[in-house]
Amino acid sequence: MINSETISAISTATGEAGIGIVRMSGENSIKIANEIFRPMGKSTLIEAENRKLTYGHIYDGDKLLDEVLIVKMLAPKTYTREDIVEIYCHGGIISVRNILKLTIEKGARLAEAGEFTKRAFLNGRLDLTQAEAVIDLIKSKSEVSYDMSIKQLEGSLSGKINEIRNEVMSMAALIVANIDFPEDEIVEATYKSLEKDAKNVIKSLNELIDNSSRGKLLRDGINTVILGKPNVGKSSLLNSLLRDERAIVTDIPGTTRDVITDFVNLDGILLKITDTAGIRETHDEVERIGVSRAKEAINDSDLIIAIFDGSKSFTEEDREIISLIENRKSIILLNKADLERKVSDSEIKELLGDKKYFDVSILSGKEIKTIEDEIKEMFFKGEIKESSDVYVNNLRHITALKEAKSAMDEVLVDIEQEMFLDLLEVNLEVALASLGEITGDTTTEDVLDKVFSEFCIGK
Ligand SMILES: Nc1nc2c(ncn2[C@@H]2O[C@H](COP(=O)(O)OP(=O)(O)OP(=O)(O)O)[C@@H](O)[C@H]2O)c(=O)[nH]1
Ligand SMILES: [Mg+2]
Repeated sequence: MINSETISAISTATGEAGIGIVRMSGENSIKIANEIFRPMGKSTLIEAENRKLTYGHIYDGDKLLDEVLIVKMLAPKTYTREDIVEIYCHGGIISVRNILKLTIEKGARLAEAGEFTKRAFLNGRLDLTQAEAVIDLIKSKSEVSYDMSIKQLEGSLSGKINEIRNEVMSMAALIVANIDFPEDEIVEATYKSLEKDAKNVIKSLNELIDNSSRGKLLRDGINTVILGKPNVGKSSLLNSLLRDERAIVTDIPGTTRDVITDFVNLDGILLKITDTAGIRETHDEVERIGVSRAKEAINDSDLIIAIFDGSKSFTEEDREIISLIENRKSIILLNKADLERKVSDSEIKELLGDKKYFDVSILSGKEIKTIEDEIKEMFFKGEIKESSDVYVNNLRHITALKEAKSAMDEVLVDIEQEMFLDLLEVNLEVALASLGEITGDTTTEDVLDKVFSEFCIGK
């Protein structure tokens, strides 16, 4: 075992609940738990059977803290591959905290975020992509991202990466054999077969990189920003999509002053929607900041829904909106179709050019489904659910894949130019190291710290 310090944490969410769980991992966990636990039956925790619940009480000296169930799980068949004790006490804030505090007083240390899973990784129970899948699973807000995490946890991504790594390793082995035994004159054939192998590896890497942008959208959600001048119905659209009165809607222009963000689950796909302050020139300081935040929100959006009010003449602000969405994925809505239209077809043409737009009445709610379908169609063309592909959705993985790919591109160029074999080997090593970073075989301490810092405490 790499780490012998015993760590302790509350593993359940804080708040009122039936039960709460305090968890310890490390070589002293059973000893510590035994000191604070008094069983109802005869056998102490030390004598208790492995992985069987025991009923009893937690005492701080003579002070009764709670009535609990407790279980010990002996290494190595545990989540961390260390001895683990879990104490199931009453939920709420006080009981779990008191028990946690007591375990610390008895010698455990407060676990850092993700430290249980980090130990599982360091002790070889999970590779790094699987550890990352655990946090994705906990954080997932849609069925699709949940499904992806489960697959990754099962090892689908590391399986694929290891396949590619093995191919690169075979190439390296062939090269080393040729460097070591040059007199065998296999060099001629070697370049041909290396070229084929390199092309195969590049093809596999490209496939993973190509679907990564979709993988990231599936995991993090489609970052959608609603844009328009004041009073066109932006907040009304947010509320309709959320089926909730999330944002204040009034007929006073400038109602929304700040960005409001919430999530919608669109048949398993996550939409992260941001409602913004109406874009206009204003002397109101608060509104001005809101407008500049609205413009900033555009920068990291995947999709913009631009709304125009068809019941009023277009203005300079509308033209600004159009220029803001230039070159971006967008859906254009001409709202308030229930009112008399004040803009002529030629005015629409002048503003929107040949861009596709939808005549809608957000107030009536009739076209919400059309808007949702358009979003799904734009991003997934209806093909995600049945897809069994491995999706790369993590920026760390995508970066490493791109590094591996550019190293392999260089390898291929060198092969085609029949460069010295030693030279090829250098870039093959770079590719291997990049791939190893994904699964955690060649990861630095900094990277690990960053990965696990995104976890919650107690996992
Ligand atoms: N008739 C009609 N009124 C609508 C429609 N959609 C929104 N409205 C009304 O337009 C007014 C402004 O709606 P909001 O959703 O607050 O507009 P907004 O774009 O968020 O406005 P700001 O926050 O001020 O930028 C409200 O009175 C809405 O009820 C529609 O389809 N038809
Ligand atoms: Mg608003």
